[in-house]
Amino acid sequence: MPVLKFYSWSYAAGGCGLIAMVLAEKQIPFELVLVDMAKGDHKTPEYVAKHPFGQVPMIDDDGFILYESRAICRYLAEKYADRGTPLIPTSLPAKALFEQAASIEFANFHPLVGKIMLEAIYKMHNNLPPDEAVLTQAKSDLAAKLDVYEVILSTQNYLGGNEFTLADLFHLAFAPSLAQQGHNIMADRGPNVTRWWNDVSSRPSWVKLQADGIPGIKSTM
Ligand SMILES: N[C@@H](CCC(=O)N[C@@H](CS)C(=O)NCC(=O)O)C(=O)O
Repeated sequence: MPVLKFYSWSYAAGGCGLIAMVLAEKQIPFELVLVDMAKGDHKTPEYVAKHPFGQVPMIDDDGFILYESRAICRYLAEKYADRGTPLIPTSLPAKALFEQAASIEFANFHPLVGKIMLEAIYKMHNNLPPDEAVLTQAKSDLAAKLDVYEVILSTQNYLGGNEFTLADLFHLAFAPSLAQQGHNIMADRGPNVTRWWNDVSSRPSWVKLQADGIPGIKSTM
C-alpha cells in the first residue's frame, strides 16, 4: 500500500499544522509533498484538479483525495482509531459531545481568530495597516466566547469532556502563531481556560512540531 501523501505549506501552523499533529499523535507514516505557495504550486491546473479551491492542506491516501483540514483530521483519526492517541470518542453520547465541542470551535472560535489573523498578521505581512477598531472588536468578542469556555472547563478537563479530542486540537491552528506575534488571545480568560490551554499547547507532539517544523521542511513561522 503506498504511503499517505500530505500536501502542505512550509509553516507548522494553520490546517497543515493540525494535520502534522494528528500524524504525530497517531504515528502515521507519510510522504510530505511541499506546496510552494510563493511559486503558485497550489494554483496549477494539476493541483486544482484535485483541490478545486487551490489551497493546502490536502492528502492523497492511495488515490483517495481529501481536502479541508478538519475533515482530514477526522478521517485520519477514524482510519487509525486503534493506534496512537484516541482523538474521537466511539460511544454515541461521547461522540455527540465531541461533535458539539468541534462545532463550538468552528462556530465561535475559528471565525473570530480568522478576523484577528487578517488584521494582526496578514495585513502586516502585506504592509497594510490593521483596522484597529475591527481588531479590538474581534478580540473583545473572542474574550466573551472564552468566558463561556471558562464555565464549560470548570466542570470538565477538555472542551468535549474529560478526554483530549480533536476538538481541543483544532484550537492550535492559529492561536499559537498569534501569541508569537504578541496577540496572546488565550491569556487572562480564567484559571480553567489557562489550565486547558497550557495542557493542549504543551502536548509533546505540538512542542516538537513547533521546534522542528513540518517533518521534512524547515518551518519559517
Ligand atoms: N478551510 C480550509 C482553509 C484552507 C486555507 O485557507 N489554506 C490556506 C493556507 S492556511 C491557503 O491554502 N491559502 C491559499 C489560497 O487560499 O489561495 C482548511 O481548513 O483546510
